[in-house]
Amino acid sequence: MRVVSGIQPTGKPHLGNYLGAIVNYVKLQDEAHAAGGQCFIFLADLHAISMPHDPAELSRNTREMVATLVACGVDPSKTVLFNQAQVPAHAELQWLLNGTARMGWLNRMTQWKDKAGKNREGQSVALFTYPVLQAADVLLYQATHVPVGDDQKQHLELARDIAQKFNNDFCREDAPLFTLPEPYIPPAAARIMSLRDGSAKMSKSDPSDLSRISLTDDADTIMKKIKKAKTDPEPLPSEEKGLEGRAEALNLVGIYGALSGQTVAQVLADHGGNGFGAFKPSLGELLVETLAPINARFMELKDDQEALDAILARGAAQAREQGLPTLDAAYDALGLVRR
Ligand code: AQP
Repeated sequence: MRVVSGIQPTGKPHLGNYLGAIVNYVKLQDEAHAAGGQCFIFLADLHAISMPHDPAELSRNTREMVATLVACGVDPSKTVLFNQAQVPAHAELQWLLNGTARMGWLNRMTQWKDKAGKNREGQSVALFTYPVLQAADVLLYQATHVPVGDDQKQHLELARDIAQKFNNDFCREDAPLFTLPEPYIPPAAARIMSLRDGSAKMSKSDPSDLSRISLTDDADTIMKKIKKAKTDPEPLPSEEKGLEGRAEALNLVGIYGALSGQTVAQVLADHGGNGFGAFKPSLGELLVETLAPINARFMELKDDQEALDAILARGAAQAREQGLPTLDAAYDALGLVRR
């Protein structure tokens, strides 16, 4: 069991990152550890430069992201925790895979279409090719399980296509180089939506801070954001069918269910008939209860720059060593002479 996943240090991680991905990093880290497998979680700082960014902010966010992940339960003694920029093999393998990936495949990526919008010509080359870097990120460590939110499913399918084509084109049938990775997507909460717009996913880069719950928000901020969350005037229905066409209501009920370990049907069985005036405070309290210990631990860790840098340095050394055999084998398979 080899668990590999990454998160961009592009801002403060939010509830969507937590429920869609980080909770599963911790779950799979523990499963892998118990089964004698391995877990690699990286900060995708190389991905972060695909969009306009402020260099000082990127390095600050990178350290804050380490503190947040550790506060959420990612344990550097069980997980190889590092940032891509300290492991050049990620960028090297991406270049090797660029020969296998196809323009048509990348053109079909919905994240590219969404993020580029109408201005494709004005986007960075990195924004177009970063799904190939994502493929390199997981294939380098022969990932078997990749915990991600629903929005990354298509990129993981691309990683499988690239791996399959590379294996077919350059490896003997009985000795494929790359393991085909499987996505590990949570059954509930795979896509948490913005608190201001039930049709847009909760995102670090949304200009409105009211659109997301950050994992480091304090209790007052959480209660305020939930109170201001967009809803409709109807009370909650007693059955799931009654949430059809009510994206904002469905999102809040889904968040409640993911936090309390209940299905949407169970949440509605308890809260059906209540208006949002009653439901929102219950949801706010549940969020505060879940996030308060994370927030407290984050506050303890965030200013100890030396300790955070040491975690990244140790993780990077392990990652460089673990990725080397696959990188070497990829160079060899392509006939590149290096010695
Ligand atoms: N809203 C979401 N619901 C469920 N899962 C989500 N993830 C992100 N948003 C949601 C999952 O979190 C992991 C890390 O994501 P990322 O930071 O690397 O990139 P992203 O998907 O682009 O996240 P953001 O917040 O939208 O970042 P920006 O605004 O910088 O682009 C991934 O597993 C992702 O699926």
